[in-house]
Amino acid sequence: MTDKIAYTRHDDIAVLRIQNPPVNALSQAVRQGLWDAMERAEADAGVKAVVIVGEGRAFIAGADITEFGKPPTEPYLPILCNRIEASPLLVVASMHGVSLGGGLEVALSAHYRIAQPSAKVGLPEVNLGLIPGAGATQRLPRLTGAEKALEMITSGAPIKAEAARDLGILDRVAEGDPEAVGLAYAAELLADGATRRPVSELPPADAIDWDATYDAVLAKGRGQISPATAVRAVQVATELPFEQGLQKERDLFMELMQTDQRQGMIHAFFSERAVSNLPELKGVEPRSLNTIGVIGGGTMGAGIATAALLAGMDVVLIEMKPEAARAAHERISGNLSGALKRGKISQDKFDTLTEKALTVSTDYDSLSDVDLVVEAVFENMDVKKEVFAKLDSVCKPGCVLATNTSYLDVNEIAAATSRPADVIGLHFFSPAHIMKLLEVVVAEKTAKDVVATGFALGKALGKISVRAGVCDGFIGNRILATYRTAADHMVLDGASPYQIDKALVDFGFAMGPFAVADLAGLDIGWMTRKRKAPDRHPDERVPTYIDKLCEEGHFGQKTGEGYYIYAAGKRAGVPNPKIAELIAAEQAELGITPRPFTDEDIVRRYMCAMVNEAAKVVGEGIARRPLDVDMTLLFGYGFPRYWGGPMKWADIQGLPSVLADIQRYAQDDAWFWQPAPLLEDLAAQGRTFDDLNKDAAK
Ligand code: 3H9
Repeated sequence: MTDKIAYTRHDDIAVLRIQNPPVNALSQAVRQGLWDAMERAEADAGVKAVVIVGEGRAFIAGADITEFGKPPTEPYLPILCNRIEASPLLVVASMHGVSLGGGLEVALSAHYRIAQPSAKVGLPEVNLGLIPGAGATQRLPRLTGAEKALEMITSGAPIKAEAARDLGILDRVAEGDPEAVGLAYAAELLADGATRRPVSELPPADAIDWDATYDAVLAKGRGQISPATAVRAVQVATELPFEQGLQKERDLFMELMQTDQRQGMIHAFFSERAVSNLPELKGVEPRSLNTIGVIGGGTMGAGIATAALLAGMDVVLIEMKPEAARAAHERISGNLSGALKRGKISQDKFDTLTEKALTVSTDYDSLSDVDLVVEAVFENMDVKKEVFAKLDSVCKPGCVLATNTSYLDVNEIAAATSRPADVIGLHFFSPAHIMKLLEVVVAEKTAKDVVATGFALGKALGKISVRAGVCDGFIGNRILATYRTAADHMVLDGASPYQIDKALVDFGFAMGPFAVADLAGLDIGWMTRKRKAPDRHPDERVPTYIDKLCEEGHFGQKTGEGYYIYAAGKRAGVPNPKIAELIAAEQAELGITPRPFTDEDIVRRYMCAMVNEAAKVVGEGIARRPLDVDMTLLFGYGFPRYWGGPMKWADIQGLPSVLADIQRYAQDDAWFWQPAPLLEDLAAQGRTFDDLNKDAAK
């Protein structure tokens, strides 16, 4: 027996304790250990029942994800589950913390299940591009019915113990030490003369409208295939005998294991955890973060304040005038009442946050005691410098001075203070209390513990924090500017904005670039084009047709007209007929004969532009690792999670083929399509972006 399972005997009951920190993942050694321990219990004279428990913070978090993609090793989990279920002994699972994926599947193979009130159970395999592969698609519907089983499997969301008991997944919920609770339950079952109760022997669930369910799940997944595949797996549970159903589940699981989506989603899982884990910050203590200052109470400032309040911090918000201060207070209260309505906070909490934890003031001196201040004022260097000079004079020594700028030079802002080591960029995404991404922008002189404090703030606010260096647009907006430009070029050359939006939504983006532009406000791009005009390279192609719409005062959703026309109160628009006219006029002026683009062509150009700029961002050290870019795009720009991020997408395509396409596009526009040196190097060496992630982890 491996040391992953501790075997103890308590009268006629054997306890199998899984010890595989941190979360008892079902590695080969755990599976082997459980197998051997079952054999031992069955051979142990007088043992009548087995209790399976987990050590540490969880029962079992599932299969060991690090083993995926490698050749499977025996004993396979489905066989182990069958072996547990077939045991002549009475098998009880006593669960605490999470029981996820294969963890719940082990529990479903037990004959009885008891859990702590705080326990959660779930089947999150779809989030890894998979379906449950050790019997859950066959056993769960026998307990809950097909519809409820599908809800759990296709959403991947865990449910609480009491809900699981109500669905028939758990037999009992009881508080106490999991081993003691499990032992008492097993003893009670034995005393009552309870018999083995294999779930596989229960009658199959009733059928539902499978095709309609499949279509609905496929549409909801926006191109993600695993949830829809789960529908077919559950369908067979109602149509075939258990053994055959299990085989079908296995076949579907193995098919998904070979997909790009599985690779992308597992890359996302590990990158999400690695992204805030910076070797340079090991052992560096962050500064304290009890009270946060926010300068500016517009949408961004109010969102940042809301996020900090929800994380339990006191907030001092500064506005210029009393009316603006009142409006900021209302904006924050509005955000918090959203949290109140969704049941995230109680009325009491709402009152405390709005009345005690939040101070809104027009006096910078109110910031004298804050630990960190985030400036969220107008994007103008002179205004920012003025604000930072004031902060320098009022904030206590050691206070972290952060700017929320989305593209301005943080070094220049830092130089406006006498303490550049305390200055950092914290680039939030709007609405800041909802969007998950935080770019932590490290300037030349930023002190290490200030960087650590930026990451600590991100963690406290529940954000995915990414380290970025200083350049125009940092990681995300710099790459966005490039792939947006690629889309603009395609429009000039003949693709319609609507075809482009649709092709990219079909690829998996939450929205296409032109719908996003309407949402963000067309005035932002207009201002950026004006700002960049003086330094523009003569070979740069910049469409100006949309500026004409801006000149007429149409800025997208907020004015009701942009690329699309929006009826009052509607978020989705219909194509604006003026756009085609404006494009045609510009094409005529430039002597361009429009040509057709296939959807595939559109996606490829857009993605190649994104990857090429991203490779420059990594090559220049603005992002330290390709995974930093991947997480930025995933959490800030609606990039489809199942591709893992643009760098992972490029790895999956093969870097030589991505480079070859960039070189081909460069024949028409050499200035825009200059290949990134890093991409050329990696392609020449036969290496991938993920190799760089691995190098960085060493
Ligand atoms: C499955 O079960 C398939 C079966 O149906 C069929 C098979 C045939 N494996 O997230 P944390 C690591 S698919 C390996 O920071 P938390 C994680 O990487 C699986 N490692 O903590 C991290 O490592 P590090 C279905 C795992 O408290 C450390 O544990 N299960 C696994 O915020 C701590 O994790 C899932 O999809 C794993 N399964 O959250 C569950 N799980 O410290 C995935 C975690 O080196 N896991 N690690 O960075 C989770 O959702 C969360 O990790 C969990 C803990 C809720 C468990």
